[in-house]
Amino acid sequence: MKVGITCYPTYGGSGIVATELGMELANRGHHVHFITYANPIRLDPDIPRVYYHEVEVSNYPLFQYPPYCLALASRMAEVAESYDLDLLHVHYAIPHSISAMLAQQMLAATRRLPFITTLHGTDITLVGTDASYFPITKFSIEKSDGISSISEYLRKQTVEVFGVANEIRVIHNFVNCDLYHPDEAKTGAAAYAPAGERLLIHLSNFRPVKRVLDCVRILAEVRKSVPAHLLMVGDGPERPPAAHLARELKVDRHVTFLGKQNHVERLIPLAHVLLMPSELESFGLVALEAMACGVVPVATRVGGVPELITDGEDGFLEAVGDISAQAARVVALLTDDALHYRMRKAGRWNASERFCSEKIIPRYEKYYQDVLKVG
Ligand code: GMT
Repeated sequence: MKVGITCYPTYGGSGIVATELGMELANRGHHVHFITYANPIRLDPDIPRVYYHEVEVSNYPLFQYPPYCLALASRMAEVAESYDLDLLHVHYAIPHSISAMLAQQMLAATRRLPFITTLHGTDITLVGTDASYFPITKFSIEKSDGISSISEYLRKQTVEVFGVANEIRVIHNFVNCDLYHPDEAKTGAAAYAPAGERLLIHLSNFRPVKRVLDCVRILAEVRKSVPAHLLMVGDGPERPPAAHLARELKVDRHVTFLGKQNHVERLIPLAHVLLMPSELESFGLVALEAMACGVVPVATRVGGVPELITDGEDGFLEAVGDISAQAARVVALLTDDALHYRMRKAGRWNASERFCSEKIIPRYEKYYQDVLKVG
């Protein structure tokens, strides 16, 4: 098939899922055209059958806000026509879904161009519910030829909030278990924990919803009984406050801020525990990546996370903001080798049996076929 993929290329889990999906599809013989405003960060340019089409948005002085949505629609239509695309697959409803709908209408006289919208979370739970975007988000969902959501939680939320009647197919996020795998020796960990401290890791875009400061508080609590070091991967608005809090709690020497990293599959396996104290996650992709790497997640019981993590089996789930409960789970994992071994094995098993690429990608392929058949 020839598929056009649009996502936010440089920011957030939806862009990562879209990029990984594109690469997996290309490896399975499909032709994948990324139509985005920048090269997706995790995109491997060496993969055959992957193409990149940049969306350029001219900023005429008259425009207070450059009309990206329109530039994207034009580029989608152009690429679809030139490369004879079978369908468009957009990730994150706003504004990608509307652009896809416009591209579809632009080409309607000459060809059918169906589009699938994958909902990722904040496009429904946050941005989509904002009064200025609600009607257009609902409209774009109703006009999509196929809709998928990355968890059952998000499917229910979408039906509840938008009252849409269309089928929403749940296709959970996935992980490449060959690329994301455990590193039992953890030799690279010494660079961050020279005295053999246990490594905790947090990865996110450091937005308030991730409760990044909780990671620092958990570390300070854990360090009262176990020598531990925290790796903070990513960047965003909560990074300076997190660094400030680390100084205030006198744990700044035990926290390393690494900024944005391209090869997280090399960093995650170095850690023992992943901290994901989020206020909300529709899925929690990073927890899946950690489980595939044999790193046990200590997370919050929110959104779609319980669809991924079974509390007490392959990770721990605690209440949002309950620092002492989350810290106690971390301490248990760092001091009880048998517990850590059992849970990391269970996590790897869960990741590879339920969420590996080989299991999930065919579900997208099937959805593409179903949507193409309807026409
Ligand atoms: O919250 C983020 O990191 C960004 C956001 C996005 O849409 O890019 O992530 C959402 O999509 C991820 C990939 O499907 C999910 O793993 C996250 O749980 C989800 N975030 C929220 O629901 C807050």
